[in-house]
Amino acid sequence: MVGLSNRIDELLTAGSFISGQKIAKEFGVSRTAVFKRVQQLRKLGYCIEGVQKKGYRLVPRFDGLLPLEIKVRLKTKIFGKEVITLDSVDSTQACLNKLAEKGAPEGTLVLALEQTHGRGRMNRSWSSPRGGLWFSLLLRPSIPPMELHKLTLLFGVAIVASLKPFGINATLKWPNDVLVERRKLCGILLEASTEADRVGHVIAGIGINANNSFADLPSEIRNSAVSMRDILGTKIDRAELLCGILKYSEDLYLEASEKGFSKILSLWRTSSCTLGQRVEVLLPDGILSGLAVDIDEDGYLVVKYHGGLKKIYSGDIILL
Ligand code: BT5
Repeated sequence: MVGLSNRIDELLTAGSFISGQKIAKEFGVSRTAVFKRVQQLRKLGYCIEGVQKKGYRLVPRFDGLLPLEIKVRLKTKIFGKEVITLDSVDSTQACLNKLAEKGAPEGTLVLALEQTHGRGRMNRSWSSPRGGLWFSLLLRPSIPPMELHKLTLLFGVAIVASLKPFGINATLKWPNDVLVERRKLCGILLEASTEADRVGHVIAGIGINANNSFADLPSEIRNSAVSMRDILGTKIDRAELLCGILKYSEDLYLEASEKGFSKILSLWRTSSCTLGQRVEVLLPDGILSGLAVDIDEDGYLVVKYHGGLKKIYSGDIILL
């Protein structure tokens, strides 16, 4: 029955009307069985149009984030082919990690309307109230562990490009922030399982303040955060944004796995608000002040300071 439901769902999400009779005939089931599935989907919250002599069609609701509403709009080959939408979860990273360990395929996506323990890097927390776009994507890349951090740059580039059609000009702060006028709109978290010198799986976590407002965030980060709604003064269709990010990032990912990361690095440089800026770098042995001059071919930040050039491999920087 699950297999049958999936196949019916696929036909309903094809975009055009499909007659109940045709579906029934194709799968050798009764029209009542098809109608039952349509009713089940409606109960789950889907809007399914039924028009006499034409048949059924799934119509994605504005800002609807149910799996089939996302799939209807998706133009990817791998990313988001399997979507799990949760109402509330501790962290989509933790949830997807469990699925990855059970062998979930590359491109599996877990999205939550709210996270109760969203996480950032280095055990920091990520505030994830309703209205935001919080999701994790499973990758099984064939790149050496040393190149993994470049995937963060890849998603940064894809997110900036996907925000443009919404009229938002965002910039990239090394290594993982997407900013608008120096306030954080989005954070990217890459978590990988590595064995010896090979990468097992990677979970790319992306958190975007979309339809929430900076005012919904804890007071200590309110002044450094911003949302799309704050900027545009209106709510956006998160499914459209998500599908844009998935398409851009998949294209870059496929290109990188064939030709390497050069193009991504140069796109990153173009969208950066880091390069050419005076920065402070928090190092284990103190603070380094200097000028961010480049990211090199390995994706590391190059800072010019009074002692020469220093490569920064990871950590945090402050834009002065
Ligand atoms: C990040 O860490 O920026 C990575 C954020 C990744 C979140 C996604 S949501 C889906 C997936 N599931 C998860 O559990 N996580 C991922 P980092 O660079 O360490 O920045 C964390 C810092 O950003 C915090 O210490 C706060 O200062 C700030 N912050 C927390 N929530 C924020 C928000 N909603 N908007 C802007 N800034 C925030």
